[in-house]
Amino acid sequence: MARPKVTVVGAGNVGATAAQYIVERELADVVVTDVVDGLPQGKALDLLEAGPVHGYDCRLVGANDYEPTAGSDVLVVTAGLARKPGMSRDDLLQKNAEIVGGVVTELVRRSPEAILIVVTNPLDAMAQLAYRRSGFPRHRVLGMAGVLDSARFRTFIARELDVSVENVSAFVLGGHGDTMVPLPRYSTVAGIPITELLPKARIDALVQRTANGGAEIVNLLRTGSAYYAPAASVVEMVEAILKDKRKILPCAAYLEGEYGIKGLFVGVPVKLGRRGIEEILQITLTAEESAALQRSAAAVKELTDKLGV
Ligand code: TXD
Repeated sequence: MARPKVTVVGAGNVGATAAQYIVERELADVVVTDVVDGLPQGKALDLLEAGPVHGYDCRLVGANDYEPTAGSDVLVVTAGLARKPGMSRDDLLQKNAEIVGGVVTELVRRSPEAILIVVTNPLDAMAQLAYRRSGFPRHRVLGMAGVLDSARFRTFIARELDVSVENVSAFVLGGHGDTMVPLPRYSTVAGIPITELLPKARIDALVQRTANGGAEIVNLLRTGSAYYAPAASVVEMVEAILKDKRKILPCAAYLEGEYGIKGLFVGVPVKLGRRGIEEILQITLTAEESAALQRSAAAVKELTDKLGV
């Protein structure tokens, strides 16, 4: 049986690191594309040459055109500009919309059955643009944000309690970043809600740090933004799809009435498998949580309205 094929558009920090994690786990052959001449070719060849040392046989190809992407099972879009210090996600909106729109048109023409994962910021709006542009059914278009936000939240919870990250699961809803809605009562350590283990003030501080997680890294790096944890998060989604794991992960998905939201990409728990979104899980929210989710959706809608998507 042929190895699955994943295309990663954008050979920058997130794209190249995602390609690395995919081949290190032997999940798929990878095509990396970018507009910069030589960049995707160089990184793909370099990663291919790490194969003998790591022991992977996956093929890697870099290209500036889309022909090699044909017949991909999963398409990951990281192309765009990264956030610079002091630059809001919204500043990126118009520029990245042009890039993502163009990329998606090229990709879907050659891989009409693929599952599309959008990474480019502002995430939820770019996912919506990609969904409209692709013409794909909604179960085949996802945005990556919640896995990253919850990985950050899990990290901070584990450090706070000095327990293994493997014991910690976290639940986040809503848009990426500032309007993210973490749900502490569904965030657990070995099954115990963190509300039983930490005082409210500490939980609030961890939530705040999580919502600010992207900016915290940007401020440290000064040039560029986070990519190890984002790439790892993308690859968890890719793996869930290719291995048909039916893993419940928080992803940006197009809602058609779920959580009282219609016609918008918002982060919700989804069951991810070979068809893409197998199911959107709905849980009962408190009035406060529900209000926070509606605020988050309104922030996404502001951007999608600006883009007219
Ligand atoms: O949680 C999340 N969703 C995110 C999102 C977490 C981290 C990064 N997030 C966003 O992903 C970030 O704000 C950016 O919008 C993207 C990519 O971040 P990355 O850190 O990888 O940016 P780089 O290193 O600048 O890489 C972007 C690459 C770069 O090599 C460009 O030349 C390329 O994208 N690029 C293109 N490739 C193909 N086609 C076109 N049109 C194109 N334009 C730029």
